[in-house]
Amino acid sequence: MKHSIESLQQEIDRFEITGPDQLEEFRLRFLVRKGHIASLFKQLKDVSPEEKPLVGQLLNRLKTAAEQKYEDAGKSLASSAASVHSLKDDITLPGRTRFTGSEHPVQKVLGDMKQIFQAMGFSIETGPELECGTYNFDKLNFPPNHPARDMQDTFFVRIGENGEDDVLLRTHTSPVQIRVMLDQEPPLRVICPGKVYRNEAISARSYCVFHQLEGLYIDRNVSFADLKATIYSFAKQMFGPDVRLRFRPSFFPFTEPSAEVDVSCYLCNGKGCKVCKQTGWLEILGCGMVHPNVLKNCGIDPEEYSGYAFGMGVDRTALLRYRIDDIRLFFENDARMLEQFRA
Ligand code: 2U9
Repeated sequence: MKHSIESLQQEIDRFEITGPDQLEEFRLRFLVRKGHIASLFKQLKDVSPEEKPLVGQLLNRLKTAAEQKYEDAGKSLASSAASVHSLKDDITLPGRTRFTGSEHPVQKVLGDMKQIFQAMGFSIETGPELECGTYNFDKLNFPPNHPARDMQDTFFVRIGENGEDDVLLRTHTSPVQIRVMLDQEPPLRVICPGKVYRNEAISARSYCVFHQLEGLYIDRNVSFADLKATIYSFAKQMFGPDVRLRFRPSFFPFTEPSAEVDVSCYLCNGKGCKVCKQTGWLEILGCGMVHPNVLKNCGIDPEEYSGYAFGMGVDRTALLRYRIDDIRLFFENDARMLEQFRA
């Protein structure tokens, strides 16, 4: 009997299960009620009472080992079947692309503007959005009672024990140029892009936060002609080579003389349309020669140096370029809007 058990154990050990057919054959040969193991169990009754416990134990061990081999082989066949199945997939197919975000239209326009000015030799400077009133207004030659300082136009920030500190959310990026003039010696040629804040009524055309790009050039003998040439070059690169410009006299506390600049409407080519309100012109920026008081306030001698400055709103140009009719869409972070600007 012991001999039969041993030889059956060897037969089981040698049995190779390489596929589902052998697995089933293994089961039928060894594990079913009429299989080899069961038939040895039947012979147990003929074993002498002294030997029975040992032979029974050997048989039980044999049965457990066979069952274990069957179970293990089944599992490994199932897992290799899964990997064989995955190999059937066409791994040369392109992967599924997911929308992982895209550049915001305002940043696209800002990027184009920065590139144009950088190519002309302007370097980029940035500064804090929380500013001191001195840099945002006083040094820019705003008179103490100027309406722009008014509660309606400026977000003042309460800092200090009694909220007495002179802190606000900058209303333009001009304080960045003030910092540049205080920190660096002319010649200076910088652009200052960034977010600015105004406490205005919110509508489709104006929002409490928007983006500006301002520029400043200070050197000896800088003239209004230099300013015009720079603005012409910028406008042709930004809006197309056929664009026409119109300089209208204007007023800003920080520039003298000052001008507002219109480009011929690039949607109707100046013929008049809904976007340019039938005027044929779109206002794109303001500019002028830096006021001598501003230069003096920053330690630059207006007898020795002169300079020009300009400022433009980025969001408005983005609205026009992408024919979007509500500025609030730029700030709502609605993925359905941003998905329309995939690269
Ligand atoms: C310094 C000196 C002068 C920047 C300038 C404008 C004209 C201007 C507006 C355009 C549309 C603001 O975004 S907007 O609402 N800006 O018209 N900005 S000159 O002049 C400066 C800046 C800094 C030290």
